[in-house]
Parts: sequence; structure tokens; C-alpha cells
Amino acid sequence: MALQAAYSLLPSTVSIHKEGRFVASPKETTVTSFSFSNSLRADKISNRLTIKEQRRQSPRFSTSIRAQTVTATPPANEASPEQKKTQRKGTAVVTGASSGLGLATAKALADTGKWHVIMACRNFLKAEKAAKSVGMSKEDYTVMHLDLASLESVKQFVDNYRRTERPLDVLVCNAAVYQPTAKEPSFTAEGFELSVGTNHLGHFLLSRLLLDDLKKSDYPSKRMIIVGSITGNTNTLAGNVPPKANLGDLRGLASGLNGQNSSMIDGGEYDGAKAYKDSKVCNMLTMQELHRRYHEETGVTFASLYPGCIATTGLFREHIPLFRLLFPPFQKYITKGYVSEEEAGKRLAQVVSDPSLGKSGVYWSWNNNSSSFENQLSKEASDAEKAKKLWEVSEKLVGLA
Ligand code: NDP
Ligand code: PMR
Repeated sequence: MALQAAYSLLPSTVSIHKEGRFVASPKETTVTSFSFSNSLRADKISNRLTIKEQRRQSPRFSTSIRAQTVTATPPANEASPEQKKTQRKGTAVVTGASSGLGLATAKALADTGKWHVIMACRNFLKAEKAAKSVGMSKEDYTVMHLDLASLESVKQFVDNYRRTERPLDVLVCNAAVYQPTAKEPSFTAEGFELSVGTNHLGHFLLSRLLLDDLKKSDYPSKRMIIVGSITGNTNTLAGNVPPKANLGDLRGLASGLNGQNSSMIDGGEYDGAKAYKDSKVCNMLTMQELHRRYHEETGVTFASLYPGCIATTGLFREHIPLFRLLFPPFQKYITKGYVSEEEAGKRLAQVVSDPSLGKSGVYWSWNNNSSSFENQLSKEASDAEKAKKLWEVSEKLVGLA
């Protein structure tokens, strides 16, 4: 099978026991075991490994799903009582709005006529062109420069934003980089491994600095959203595809993540795919720590989400061409986890503005009918002690402590 061929070219491959049984640690997972054929044949994966099947096979999984709230959500462009209360447009900052999910979200929000989107992007011209290409009108967006791989740029962005004297009603931490084929780590301006430096540390500083601005907003529902992912959650099949996310005891992060001791959070050997998944665990832990520390005091809603597998975005730009060719059909027809950029953008736009998604501390997901529900995070991604430690170490690295 061609995806398998593409996948076998990856530095880290799925390790499968001889008898074809791939067993995830019962401690970490809700789905405790599932069967692979040795050749990972797509038809078998399809038959055995759909989420539906996981629910049927695992009593724990089905109990947890039953306990989750399934909310039928109206489209983001419907007027809601919450939005009617305000006279002015809401302002939402969306990082990485120059492509993929960020652009689709910016477009979905702009289309409602109720939002002004600040497209916080590292490539100003690309963002301008992208906004035009999807038909956003000038009065609905502003492009502002933000390079999350530089803490100085993050501070500069916050200063520039304050100078605009616009209120800040919603912050969406969406931008990310993924380097699955990199043999050696690359680093941010301050010398942190690039994926964790950009996806986690850049957003960590941004969210901490902009929290003050969110607090000041008089908008009826102030929200901060940090995009997470299924692949950081080892209670799912996708999260069990090696290399698995694992922050360990954070020793690599604590020692600076600069390649001198290690460029991985757990202190291990560099692996670009794992670094990305680790960064997503950091995103989901940070959202929960923000919720615990600030929700009550500030009234800000903190949320994360898995928008679905948007297999066509630029996220996979550094993957081998064969992977990029086969990944969309694999997700569309085999796992059925695929969503279009447009649909994913509507989902994130719901988390921004839908009154029914106003609960804080939630990791949102969508079922096959596109109904949102409160999903469960893996053991590691919901570990409150780890979240606290991550917070404290990250504060030091970005110069807040
Ligand atoms: P894209 O590559 O299309 O978008 C990523 C965005 O991040 C781009 O706009 C990119 O800018 C921007 N970006 C990258 N580095 C920086 C930086 N240093 N400073 C500022 N912006 C930067 O990928 P997606 O749309 O797929 O990813 C968006 C989010 O969705 C990510 O958080 C990802 O983890 C998450 N996600 C994606 C899934 C998927 O299946 N695609 C599944 C689950 C979650 P530029 O245009 O200049 O490259
Ligand atoms: Mg995965 C239900 C099964 C499912 C889902 C929803 C995803 C989502 N993936 C699933 C299953 C599998 N994937 C299986 C069985 C395999 C082995 C063939 C597999 C492989 C795979 C690879 C090599 N998948 C990947 C990759 C990537 O490089 C992507 C990645 O991990 O990026 C970090 C990826 C993804 N799969 C997903 C999603 C959403 C991704 C993109 C990851 C993300 O943005 O978090």
C-alpha cells in the first residue's frame, strides 16, 4: 500500500509486534489495544480502527463518550443573543492566519460581519494575498506582523497591537510548524528547538502578555483558544502512531531546549514529528493551566480543540511528496477523519463566537455530523501537575519569571 510505503520512509516507523498486535499502555490510554495487520493494510485499518469501532470495543471509551456533552451547534454566521448585546464588532487576533485553518477561520469570522480579524502573521505579503484570495473585504481584517519563532517579535507585536488602541476580545493561538523529516533540529531566534519554540513558547509568551488586554475587554464573551490535536493525545489511535508524544519529566525543556543537552522536552534524541506532538501536548496543558489560574478571576473562557484532520494544509509542506499525495485520500476514505479547510475554519469560528461553546477549560471535538462535543484529553495532556511544571519552566524560558 502506497501510504504505508510513504510512511515507511519516515525516520520513525510504527513498531508492531510480530503477531500484529499493537498494544498501547493501559495506564495512558482509553483505547487499550487494537489489532494491526503486519502490513498495516488500509482496508483492515478501515474495518478495525474507526473511532466507532474503538467505542464499541472499549467499555471505558464508550462510558466516557456517553458522559460528554453533544451540542448541536448553529453555523457561526447566525446571530446570537450574546452578539446582539454588543454594538461594536468583536476583534479576534488569529495567529498563522495566512494559510490553512487560520485563514479559513479568519474568513468564517469575517463572513459573519460581526468580527474584525487581526491576522497575526510572519509573512505580511502572503497574508494580504491570502485574505484577498478568499474574498475577505478590507474592513474585516488587518494584517499585523508576528513571528512566533522570536520572543522579541512577540513583544513587538503586543506593543504594536496596544498602539492600535483596539480592544482585544478573542485570541486564537493557531500557528504551528511541523518538521517530520528533519534530521537535525533547527532553532528559534532565542535558541529553542523550532517546533516547541514556535508552537508552544511563542504562544505561551503571547497569551501571557495579551491576557491583560483580554481582561480589559468589555465584550460579552472573551475567549482565548489554543489549537490542540488528536496526535498529542495517546488515548486515541492517531496519538498512538509512533513517535508518541511524551514530555517525560520536562528535563530537556528545563535545560533550555537549545540542543546543548537536548532539543527535546523529555531530554531524548531529536525527532521532529515527536517535537510537534509534544508541542501540541504543551498547548493543551497550557490552556488548562490558564483556565485554572485565570478563568474565575477574569471571566475569560479558555478552550482548545481538535478541528479534524485537515490533510490538505501547508502543515505537511516538509513531508515527503508521496505522503502529501496519499495523506488526504487516506484520511478521507480510510480513517474518515478528514475535514476540509472550510469546515475546520467554521469549527474554530464556533469556538471563537458560538454561545453554546462558551464553557471554559474544554477541549472541543466534532463528530461525523459536525456536532461539537467536549472531548477527553489523554492522561498526560490532562495532568495538572505536569501543566503546573510546564507553566513554571516555560515562564523562565520566555523571561516572565
Ligand atoms: P498551515 O501550515 O496551513 O498553517 C500554519 C500557519 O502558521 C501558517 O499561517 C504559517 O505561516 C504560520 N506560522 C508558522 N510559523 C510561524 C511563525 N514562526 N510565526 C508566525 N506564524 C507562523 O497548517 P494548519 O492550518 O494545518 O495548522 C494550523 C493549526 O492547526 C496548527 O496549530 C496545527 O497544529 C493545528 N492542527 C492541524 C491539523 C491538520 O490536520 N492540518 C490537525 C490538528 C491540528 P506561513 O503561511 O507564513 O507559513
Ligand atoms: Mg494519522 C482515526 C485514525 C486517524 C486519525 C484521525 C489521524 C489523524 N490519523 C489516524 C490514523 C493513522 N495515522 C494511522 C493508522 C496511521 C499509520 C498508517 C497514521 C499515520 C500518520 C502519519 C505518518 N498520521 C499522521 C502522520 C503525520 O505525519 C501526521 C502527524 O502526525 O502530524 C503530526 C498525521 C496525522 N494523523 C491525523 C492527523 C490529524 C494528523 C496531522 C497531525 C496534527 O496536526 O496533529
